[in-house]
Amino acid sequence: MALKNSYLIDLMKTVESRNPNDKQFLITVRSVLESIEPVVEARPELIEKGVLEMFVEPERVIKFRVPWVDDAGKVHVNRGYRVQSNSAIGPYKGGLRLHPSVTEDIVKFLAFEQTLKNSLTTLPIGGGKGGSDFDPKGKSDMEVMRFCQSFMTELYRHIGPDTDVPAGDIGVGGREIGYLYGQYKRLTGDYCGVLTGKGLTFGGSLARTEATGYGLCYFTEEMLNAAGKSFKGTTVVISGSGNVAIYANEKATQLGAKVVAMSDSNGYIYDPDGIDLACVKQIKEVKRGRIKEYVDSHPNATYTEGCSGIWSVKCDIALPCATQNEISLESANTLIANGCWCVSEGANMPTVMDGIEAFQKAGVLFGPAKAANAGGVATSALEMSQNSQRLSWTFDEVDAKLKQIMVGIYHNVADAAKKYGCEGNFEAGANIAGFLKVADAMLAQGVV
Ligand code: NDP
Ligand code: 2IT
Repeated sequence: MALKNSYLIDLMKTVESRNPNDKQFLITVRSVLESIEPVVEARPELIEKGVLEMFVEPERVIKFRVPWVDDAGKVHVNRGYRVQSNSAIGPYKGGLRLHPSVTEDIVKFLAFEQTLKNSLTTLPIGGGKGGSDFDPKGKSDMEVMRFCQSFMTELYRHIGPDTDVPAGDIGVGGREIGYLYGQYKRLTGDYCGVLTGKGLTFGGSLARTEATGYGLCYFTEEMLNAAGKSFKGTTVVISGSGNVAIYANEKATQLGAKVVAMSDSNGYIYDPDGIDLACVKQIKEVKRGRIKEYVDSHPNATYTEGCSGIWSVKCDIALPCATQNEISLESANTLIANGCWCVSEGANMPTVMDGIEAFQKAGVLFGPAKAANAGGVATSALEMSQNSQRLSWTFDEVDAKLKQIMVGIYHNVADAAKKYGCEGNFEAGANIAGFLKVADAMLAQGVV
């Protein structure tokens, strides 16, 4: 697809000249502008009132030094970021990523996507994202704590329960959120819901840990049901073995699927008997080990070095749950050739644009990230509600709300796609439905 509308072509040129080094951000903005072209043509006031120019420029990009001392006494300096993309429908909301690949480009692209994803949840949350190029792998708990304290010592002045509420993402789970929260409280003296994904003893929500993976399966099951199918009896491949992948496996299995492969950034395991999830949890959640350790206790399973090989494993349904661009065009074609008929994205932007087009051409049911993985942030918003009320809901209450939200997102996205002339294209539908709410809020609030 290429942009045809001359206003949008010029806008894209401006975004390119303003962000010449931000490859991933530019890919994302272009793809969203392509999807919303019919909306822009139907609603000229969006152009007249400058909504689109404001929409493609983050409200704020914060970049800071994060110095910390390792266990041997050596000083290290990382770079921290928080991109506050859009606050039209609520306080900025989105995760923090700790991974060596984090750059301003990556955080800007994730924050832009987050604005649309958060809009789809129907809850009052704007879009933001943050992180650092710090690598938590191989670091001691004390090193991670010192890093988190230093990171928060700068970040705290930019966030707050009604301003910006960070959470976890790659490399940030319960341990890191705990250290970040402790430092925020120490610096401000406020005991408030400034972060989500907190521990259950200090304001965390039940089911937040499971929410992204479970939500992915609730969305996917609804998409499958609408096509007369379901998870039951299917063979599933899930990339990654972190928070999203583990709970996607758990729910897909509960819904009757057999998950046969999982991965980490070094390689993938294949178990024809179905992955033993308790073992994966023990390796990844308890020991912080490597996925290859799985084969030590499972003689029928195999380990293959290199993570992209996982897409050559024959499956009905693929759930990419590791990172961006993990499904190349070549991997997409391999999945299609091996008979895969559904791909639903747990990670953010795991499929390259050509790959998405290949899936759509081949008639593969495709659940786009910003819709399919919105369950995590939706449950974060439910954690914010509980914190405001100073109450906590039961696991079943939160899980029921999550399910209702994910089913609603599917229908909202499918309806938007149909209304704007691209029935069945849930990627375009998600961009359109997410954008409409943000655009209406921006129009109402004027030039701000
Ligand atoms: P985790 O850190 O818990 O797990 C990440 C997993 O992906 C690990 O298995 C990791 O392997 C693998 N991985 C990370 N980077 C790469 C890479 N560059 N190449 C190959 N594999 C990689 O993160 P999450 O599970 O939380 O996040 C996974 C994805 O889901 C991300 O795209 C994130 O943005 C998205 N997401 C997360 C949400 C959440 O609530 N946590 C919500 C919505 C989306 P290794 O252990 O070797 O690093
Ligand atoms: O990408 C995402 O939606 C997340 N990492 C979750 C963000 C959140 O605020 O819970």
